[in-house]
Amino acid sequence: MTIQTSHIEAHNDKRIGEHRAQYAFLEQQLDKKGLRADDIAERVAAFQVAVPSWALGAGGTRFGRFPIGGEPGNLTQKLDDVGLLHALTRSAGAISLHIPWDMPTDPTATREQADALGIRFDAVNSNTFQDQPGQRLSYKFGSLCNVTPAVRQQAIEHNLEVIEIGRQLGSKAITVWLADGSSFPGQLDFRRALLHTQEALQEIYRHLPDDWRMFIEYKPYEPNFYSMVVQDWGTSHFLAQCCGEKAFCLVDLGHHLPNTNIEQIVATLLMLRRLGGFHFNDSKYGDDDLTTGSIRPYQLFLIFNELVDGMEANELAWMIDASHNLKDPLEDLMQSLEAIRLALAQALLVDRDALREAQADNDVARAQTLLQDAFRTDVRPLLREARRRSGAALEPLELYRELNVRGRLIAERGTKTVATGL
Ligand code: PSV
Ligand code: MN
Repeated sequence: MTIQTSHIEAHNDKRIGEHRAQYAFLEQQLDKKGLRADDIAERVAAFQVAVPSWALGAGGTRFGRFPIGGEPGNLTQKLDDVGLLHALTRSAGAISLHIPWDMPTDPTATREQADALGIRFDAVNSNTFQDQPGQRLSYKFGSLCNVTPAVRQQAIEHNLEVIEIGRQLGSKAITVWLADGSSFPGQLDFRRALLHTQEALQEIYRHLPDDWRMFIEYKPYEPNFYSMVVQDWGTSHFLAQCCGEKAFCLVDLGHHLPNTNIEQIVATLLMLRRLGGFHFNDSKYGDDDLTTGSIRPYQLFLIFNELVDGMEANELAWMIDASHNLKDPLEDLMQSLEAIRLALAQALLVDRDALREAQADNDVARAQTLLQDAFRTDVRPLLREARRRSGAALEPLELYRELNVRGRLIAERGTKTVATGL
């Protein structure tokens, strides 16, 4: 299944009149505030987010998994699915691979396929949180933190292999997320575990190609419940500093305890020049991996409000990390892509000079109003305009349904295929 330019044109032709009227109205409103809608639309159009290769099929919980049909059964089909998303939205121009879930059998062919679809390879992810068939030593009691040197060495070598695979595909970064930790007091020597992790990450870092970056992802709990070795941004920052200037912290929005002020963490990491990238998702309780912006869109806006100040100076990797248990993954991903761009567009509306003035005057009510004015502006016409300019559908989700994409994928691939991932 491919999306043809004619599909997009026919879809857009039907909606263009209404879109132009809505965009003109917003243009006037923004003009009064000294903002040029076209400039914002351009910035939004340029903003691309990587799709995780592990989130293109139905995810599951420990209580069950409900297949959706037409799931991509291999990497080629996964790339095709990202190609569909990108053709519809022109906002998903990258894929993030998880190894070995998505081990390319022919990297040259994989690269050529991605090139043809206009997709580049974002950070590659290593996996030392599961044992693979035929694996010599187990990660049951940790990988880089393990008490047994041979296990640590095996995990280091896996990361080096992932870098090599990424190099062949044109990736420029590796994300290391460690499930290492303990579930019971006394199980782990905290200091030794952290030291082992530090030394192992330094060893991986030593093999990082010059033009690569390493992202260290933190998480407060799960799968270990008493302690995680890389539990928070401070530990991630410490480890990044120990490695060197190509190592950065990765913020997964779901990896915080309830009510954590994530936007403040973002601002701090930007200030320290150690923010490397994001895993976007949303949550009510923890690492729920829900659609970005579905539960707390205001928080997402506040995060972007911090980001727009430092985005240009810091090269950041934007990725989604979600799990789709109820909705069609492609529809869900389109909703996430939309939510991310909405938050960006709203953040670009904030009158930053006025905000600084209000802060200098300790004018709390004015500062809040400035933020909320931007957040409450309906910027959807800006996103449509960004899509129109880049050749995407004005309403990607509607076109997806009009074309019965899922039905066609089921016809092509069947109902029984299972995508790799969690
Ligand atoms: C862990 O919860 C995580 O957020 C890491 O990024 C993993 O690589 C990914 O999820 C796996 O689904
Ligand atoms: Mn993540």
